[in-house]
Amino acid sequence: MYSKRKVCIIGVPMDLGQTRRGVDMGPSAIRYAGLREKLEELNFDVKDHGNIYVSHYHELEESLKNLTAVTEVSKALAIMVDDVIQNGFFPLVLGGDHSIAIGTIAGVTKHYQNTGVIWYDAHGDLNTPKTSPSGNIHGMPLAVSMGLGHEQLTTIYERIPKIKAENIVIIGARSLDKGEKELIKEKNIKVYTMHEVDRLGMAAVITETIDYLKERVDGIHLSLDLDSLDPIDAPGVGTPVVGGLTYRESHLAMEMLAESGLIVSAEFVEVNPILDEKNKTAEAAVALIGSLFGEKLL
Ligand code: HAR
Ligand code: MN
Ligand code: MN
Ligand code: MN
Repeated sequence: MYSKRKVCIIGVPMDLGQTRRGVDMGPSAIRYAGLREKLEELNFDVKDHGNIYVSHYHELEESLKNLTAVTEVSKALAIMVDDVIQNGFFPLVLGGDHSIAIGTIAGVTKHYQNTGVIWYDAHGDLNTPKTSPSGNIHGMPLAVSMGLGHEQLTTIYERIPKIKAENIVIIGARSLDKGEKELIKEKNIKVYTMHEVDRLGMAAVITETIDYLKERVDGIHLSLDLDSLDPIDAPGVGTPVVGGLTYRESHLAMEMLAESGLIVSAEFVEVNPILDEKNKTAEAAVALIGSLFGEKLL
């Protein structure tokens, strides 16, 4: 029987969820850094679906910036991710800004009753149009997936909410807006800020995360924003925040997630090659993806 593990790459050259141009080139930069070769080395059957179409017509005057275009892309991505899983592939989605998580999660949650999400990010991305300081949709996708936010976004692929608050773990947070902090407390969302990472160490953070989620979910989606890493290790992001996760502890995190066998889909977002130093951030993304897919040092 054919038993090779199958991965399908989906690029989303999205830059409409925020205002810094260049993040639409993220999928190219990650491919250029050797993604396919890395996965093939690890003995995966790799398919590359190319990129989802993203319009370059920027409607920045909408109060929710580019709402119409982001909605269209999210729907197309949801259909693609749904289809890829249906065909037995692991969907590996490349951003693009983090607004793409709306579509990825919509597609993934078609296949699971109780999807868990690990949100590996300097930010919470838990804003709603009411709490957002910027009107940028990339600051909202986790809230949207919880059913909070603009109806046009929360209703994509019908199920509302797509993710329950108790099935979320945020790791690496160090820049949370007032409304996000309130929502975290109100919904009792599990968050490992940099404070907890420093106190416990990444090994304990991931062990606890897996123990917490495995009791309640039937699959875990990893949404990894490269700005979770310290800007020293990942300078090519639109909203860098100092005091971040290191390359090494992020590798450990990915290795431990690989060992858990619970990750069913993943996305790597916010790589902006225009702001990068010699493709360092895209290369970090590929290295982390390698660990997530089981690469070992020995
Ligand atoms: N919280 C801020 C906002 O809503 C900034 C969001 C930051 N950007 C991201 N998301 N890269 O993780 O505008
Ligand atoms: Mn553009
Ligand atoms: Mn993010
Ligand atoms: Mn972020």
